[in-house]
Amino acid sequence: MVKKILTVAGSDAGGGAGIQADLKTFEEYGTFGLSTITSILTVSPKTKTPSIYPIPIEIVEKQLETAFSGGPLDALKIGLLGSLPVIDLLEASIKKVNQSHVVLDPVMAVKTNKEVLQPELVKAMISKLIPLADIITPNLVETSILADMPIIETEEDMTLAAKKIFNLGAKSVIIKGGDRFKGNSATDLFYDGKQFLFIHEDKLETNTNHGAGCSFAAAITAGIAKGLDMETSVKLAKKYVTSAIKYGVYLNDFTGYVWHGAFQEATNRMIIGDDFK
Ligand code: PXL
Repeated sequence: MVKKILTVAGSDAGGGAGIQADLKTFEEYGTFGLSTITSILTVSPKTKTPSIYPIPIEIVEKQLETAFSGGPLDALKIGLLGSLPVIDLLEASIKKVNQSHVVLDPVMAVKTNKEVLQPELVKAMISKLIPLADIITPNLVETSILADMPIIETEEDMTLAAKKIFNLGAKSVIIKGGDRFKGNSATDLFYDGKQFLFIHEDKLETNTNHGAGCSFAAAITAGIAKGLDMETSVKLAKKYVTSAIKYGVYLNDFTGYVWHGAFQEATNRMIIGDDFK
């Protein structure tokens, strides 16, 4: 049976991050994606700055009712939420249907805009959603905020931050050091209360990394929906996203997106043979 996964997140008009990253990634993993859109994110070609347009809460609620109309799904990924009512609604929905396999991507900073999430939203996410999460996937900026550590530069800093975030109540944590981590390696750290596992890949000579964080978290979600254990799921997700960054695509001269089809060589699919034409 095809596994069904819901993403609750923002829609990225550019197609590389948010809902789009998630649905494309779910498809790459051979799973069926559903979506609840919390907001729409656009980027002005003139100023290169993003704008976020929230979806009215009643419509977020109707989307969640649609998604959960057959009961809990095989996994749930949470991304950009943007408001306290959405956080409350999602918490209640998860509890109502008893949804498990929850991946929380605590989106606070989109690459071009560091002020997405206000302190009261961070507090609500910590108290209401982190305890429901099987894994939380902060990038370095989000890690600094959640661990209350202004500087995270070394593997020791990362280890301490992972412990602190784990102690907020998630069952496991992966810190997405990625390209922002100092040095030559794009380093992430997984911690599940038992082992610290550093995952390294060489940094790539490319800027096509917009959407990488979302896609990585989506890949972890699809992995666990398909029955992989968390550690295996994280390791495979790292391979998937590294490939997506390496073969990324430019939308314009200032935004390069990851290409979700890279790992499975999707450009070779649906080749139309002459016999069909
Ligand atoms: O990468 C964080 C992120 C999350 N959600 C949406 C986004 C982005 C980055 O652009 O657009 C909708």
